[in-house]
Amino acid sequence: MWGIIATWRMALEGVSESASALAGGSAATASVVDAVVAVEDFPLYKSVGYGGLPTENGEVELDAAWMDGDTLAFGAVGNLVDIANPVKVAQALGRQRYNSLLVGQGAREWALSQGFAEKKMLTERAMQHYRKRCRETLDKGLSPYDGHDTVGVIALDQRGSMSVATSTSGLFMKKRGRVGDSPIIGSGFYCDSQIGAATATGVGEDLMKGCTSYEIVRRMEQGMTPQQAADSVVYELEDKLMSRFGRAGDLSVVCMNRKGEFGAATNIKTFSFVVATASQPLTVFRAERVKEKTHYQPVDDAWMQAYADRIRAPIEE
Ligand code: SD4
Repeated sequence: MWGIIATWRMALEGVSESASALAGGSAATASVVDAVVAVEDFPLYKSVGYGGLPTENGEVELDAAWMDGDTLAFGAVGNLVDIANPVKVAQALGRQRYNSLLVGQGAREWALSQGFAEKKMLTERAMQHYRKRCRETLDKGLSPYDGHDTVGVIALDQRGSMSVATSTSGLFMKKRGRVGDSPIIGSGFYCDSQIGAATATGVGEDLMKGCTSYEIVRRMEQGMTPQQAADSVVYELEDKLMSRFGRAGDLSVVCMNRKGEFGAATNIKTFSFVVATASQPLTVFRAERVKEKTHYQPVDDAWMQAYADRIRAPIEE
């Protein structure tokens, strides 16, 4: 068996490549990184890597993580500035005995010392979004915190090893130094090859309150299917936040167990994800909530076309 699942339509190209590699016997640990790198490198995905949206100061600060489900080793970076592929730095940190999670200047210095490529990650298009949002926030009183999609990829390889990786520019207009769930083990990602893995996307501040990814893996260990684990964790967390905090942000997750069975859950209108396994051809699904359950179906050509048009549309400043 082999399998791969990732958050959001933007992961499609990378997942497609990694699915072929997994089918040919590649390792999960490398496959998740390769799939995330494809998203980091694509300039039109505005919430991950190159072209990611900036902080309120107009700087791009990136978070990423990687975890090996065999050894439970993980590496992560927060607020990494102007390094081409944060997920590669996270993977390299995962091979160190100490200093698994580095942030800010220290993360950048370490990455440079290891020879990781420097790259100016702020694009003109991201700056257009930034200027537009600054004005909208002033003119219309809109919340600045919007437009955020983290890529999270889980893979299972033919040897039964599992791995997960994440990468994000975090919340648009976040404060300088803000770290979300994506580089935080147990919240944005978790992976144990003997059980399964999960990864999350949405409002990090809320996802962290539920230690969301760890909780999904724990429930799979206790016998839930991935879908049961995903649904129960997302909707219980949402209920808890509503009753105790008065509101709940976007919460979306994907997960896979060691048999290659997968699940997805969301509390938002449309959450897309991509999956391929030895028994499931590569598919982009659109998930939506129906009460306390998530239903999903393959997207159609019109949906794919609308997506392609949207990410290329000119930004009216
Ligand atoms: C964060 N969880 O930094 C990330 C953002 C995200 O979909 O996933 N948005 O809070």
